[in-house]
Amino acid sequence: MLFALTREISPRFAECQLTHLPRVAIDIERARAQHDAYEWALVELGCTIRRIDSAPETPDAVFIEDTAVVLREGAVIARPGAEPRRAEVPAVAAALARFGLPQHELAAPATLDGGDVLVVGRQVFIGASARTNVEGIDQMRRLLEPFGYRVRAVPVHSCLHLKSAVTAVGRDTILINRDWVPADAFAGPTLVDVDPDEPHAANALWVAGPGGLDLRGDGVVIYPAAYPKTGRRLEAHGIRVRAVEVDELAKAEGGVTCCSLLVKFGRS
Ligand code: CIR
Repeated sequence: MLFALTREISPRFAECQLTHLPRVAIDIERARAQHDAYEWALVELGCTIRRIDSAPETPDAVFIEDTAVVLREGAVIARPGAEPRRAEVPAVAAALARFGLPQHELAAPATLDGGDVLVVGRQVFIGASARTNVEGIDQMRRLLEPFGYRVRAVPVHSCLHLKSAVTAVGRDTILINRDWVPADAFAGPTLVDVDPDEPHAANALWVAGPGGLDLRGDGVVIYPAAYPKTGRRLEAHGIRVRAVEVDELAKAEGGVTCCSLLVKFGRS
């Protein structure tokens, strides 16, 4: 059983945090339509959607990934690096609690955004970014290593989160922009490079099967239609791509991983 926890777009989405992009007008209705279509793509791949309400006080709430890290063993409730985003956390913790997973909250002075956490098998790569500090990485290490995970800190620069620069696109394959993150930190998996014309193209959401239309059971990547050259590179590696339009969400520095938290039960 695969659930995708998502969050409604706030009426004050246009007041989102911005770090690397200039503020431009956001068409909130278009953003909502793109978010709906993103959820439908997840449904096609076998996910059951659980959507949490949002609120004016939480402009960035749609980017739910940053508020928690969900593993099979339980959920880590994050402490986002941008102070105004901490108001998003309690509703997500409550929603995750309804799945009955054990929960652990990171404690101050730790800061960590879920967008900085990339899990590949039993390896957990954590971006040392402007949002995630050393204490956040240390608390994750102390929590996860007893479960057999190996936690590694990875420096990131020129982008918001680790997963702006590198994401999993298969069980043992990652998509990377080597200009923003050191490739030698990821020894082991096959690396697929973003097309040089598409530096923002490394954020892909791998939905592992079986389920829905994913009849072969080896997963499909939900991927922004805005990066066709990198999309073709993924397909050339045998990776199935489900394109979605997310350019309105991208104006708020959001990608495809950040709009859901996947919660898996059973063998899928
Ligand atoms: C922020 O700056 O926090 C939001 N405007 C964007 C967060 C995107 N999160 C993600 O990619 N994991």
